[in-house]
Amino acid sequence: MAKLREIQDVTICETTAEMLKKARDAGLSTAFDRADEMSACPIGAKSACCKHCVMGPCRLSSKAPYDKVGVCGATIDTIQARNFARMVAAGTAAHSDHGREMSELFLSIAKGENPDYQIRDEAKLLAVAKDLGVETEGREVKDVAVEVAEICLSQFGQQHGPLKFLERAPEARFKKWQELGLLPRGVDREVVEMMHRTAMGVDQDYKNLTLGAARCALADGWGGSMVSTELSDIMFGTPKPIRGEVDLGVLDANKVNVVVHGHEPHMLDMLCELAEDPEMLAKAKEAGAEGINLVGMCCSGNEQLIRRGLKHAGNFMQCDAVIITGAVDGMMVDVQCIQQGLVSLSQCFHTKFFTTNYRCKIEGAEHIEFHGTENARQSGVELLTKAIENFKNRDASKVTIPDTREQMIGGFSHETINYMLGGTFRASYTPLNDNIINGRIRGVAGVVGCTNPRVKHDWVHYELVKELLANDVLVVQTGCSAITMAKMGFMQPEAAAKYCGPGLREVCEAVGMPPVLHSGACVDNSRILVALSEMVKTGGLGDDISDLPVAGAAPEYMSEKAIAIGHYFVASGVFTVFGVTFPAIEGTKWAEYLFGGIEEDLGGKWAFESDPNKMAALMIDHINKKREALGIHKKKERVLFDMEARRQLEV
Ligand code: SF4
Ligand code: MSK
Repeated sequence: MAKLREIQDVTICETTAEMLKKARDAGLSTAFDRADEMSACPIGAKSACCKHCVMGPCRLSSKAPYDKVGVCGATIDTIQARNFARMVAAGTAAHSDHGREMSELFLSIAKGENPDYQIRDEAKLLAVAKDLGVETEGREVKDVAVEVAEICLSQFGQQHGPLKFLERAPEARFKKWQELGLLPRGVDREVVEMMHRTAMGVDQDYKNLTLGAARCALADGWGGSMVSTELSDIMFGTPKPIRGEVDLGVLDANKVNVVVHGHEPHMLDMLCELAEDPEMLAKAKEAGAEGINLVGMCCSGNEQLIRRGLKHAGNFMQCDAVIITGAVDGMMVDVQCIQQGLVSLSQCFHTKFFTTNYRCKIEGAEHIEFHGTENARQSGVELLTKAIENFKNRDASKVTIPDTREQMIGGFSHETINYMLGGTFRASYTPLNDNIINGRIRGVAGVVGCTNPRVKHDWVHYELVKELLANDVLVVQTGCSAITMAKMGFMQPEAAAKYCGPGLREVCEAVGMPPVLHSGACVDNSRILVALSEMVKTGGLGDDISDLPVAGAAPEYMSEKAIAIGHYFVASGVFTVFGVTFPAIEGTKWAEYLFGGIEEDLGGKWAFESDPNKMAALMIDHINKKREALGIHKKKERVLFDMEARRQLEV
């Protein structure tokens, strides 16, 4: 049996550490310990194998001279590019199937066929309608909504012509995509084509595959994901700055604890309504509880955290931990990032584990189907009632709720950043651009993505963001990474004085904003694409996204969705660094293209670095290079902050 890491080497999150110790003492299996017990396959980790046909599977060597080929003759470059492209296709499919679900839900609301939901943000509906070329003057809101819904749905099955939201990109970017033949058509078409091209005996040119994957990824970022974000804002409200609370301490010993984990926001939205419903509250009282404590987890939780200020229990690698508290009466999941091990773990406690989506059933879980378009309220009542009924089964001797939760402010949609920095009467990105040009803000970094048991949980995000802030880089976040930094107190305005360099600190203090902005779930990275496009259009920072002093990172990623996101950022012109490990072998032609040559084609490129300080250095160097190209680089050399310098900053 492999030796388990010491708990202090597994996570820097105190509540997770406490629960991991409890699990180890009780002999329970967690994903952290399973990661230690099963080392990653070295050939798979380097993407040096292929099982696209049964002449294989073929295992190639990850060592130079890289001349070994598969039975069919496929080279290491072809095999790696094909594997990568399939990851992009899978990630695109996941985000986009979610986007389709939101489109169908929205169509049912727009047509007046769904009394369980409503349009909460008409102003956003009209703004999106305008971007889609839908006439709004003199028309009923309902008619505009139906047309918007139909156009959004059509983006999935469209066979010809580019996706509508691509027109939001700067002109130069659009032209580049056009010249390279990378304008995605329908989302489904791009995913199908990628699966076809990566099948045995089809595309065997690593560059062609990688650029094909770029078109597929663009269909995610500027298609499926963007549709999802925009329609979710219209239905559930566009995020505005709002207070929230995060970490396992949001559980309540005296109430029915209901945890919702997954990605599609409509079930959680319905449960938010029901958790305040007098009839449901009466049921909870009858069951002996003081009330219902509904909390989010992972990404649907992120969406409701920044829309409603819903309490949030933690990120992906805290899903085991939340169950180990022994205080969860019902855990409801929908799709994506649901670890199968959660079901057997929940069986060690009284926790009832419910799958709710026909696309995601798990052996051993109770399945109660939830459809947004059909009896959503009724299904929500059924789910919540089951959790309430389970309250009586809670075993007090097994309950440990860590007394740790952190306050935060989230809700930084691109509309909010616009208003916040520009003011209500002159909403614009001009002040942000001005502060970048005058050097108070060195640049902007998107730090996003998952947590992963193969690295010290939360630590890579934390170290990276600290270093970026100290160097005056404003940080925008989504997904599980955002929860890490919220837990560490970086999403409070006071964090500016504690962690930022003098320029960024001055800007944050003037506006009263935290230096780390929570923009939503992993699907909401599309907000960052829109914000970058607005920065270009505002002027003074070049003609294309690739001219901006910005960079992206997913320091602890684990999901194929993260690869799709990374590739759509690269294809949109952003330098993007990933941590943990990367499915590529340094020195192969394909890796050299991905980490180098692709920049000539797309203006953005990939990098891999597992050390957070080196990762920050790569991003800051890139930002400096862009500042220099723009001629705004004066007096902004990178500062390396040692412990002493940081201590002085914190005074
Ligand atoms: Fe091997 Fe080629 Fe078949 Fe892949 S496609 S498994 S490399 S023979
Ligand atoms: S939940 S994709 S672990 S961000 Fe979106 Fe978190 Fe990554 Fe899942």
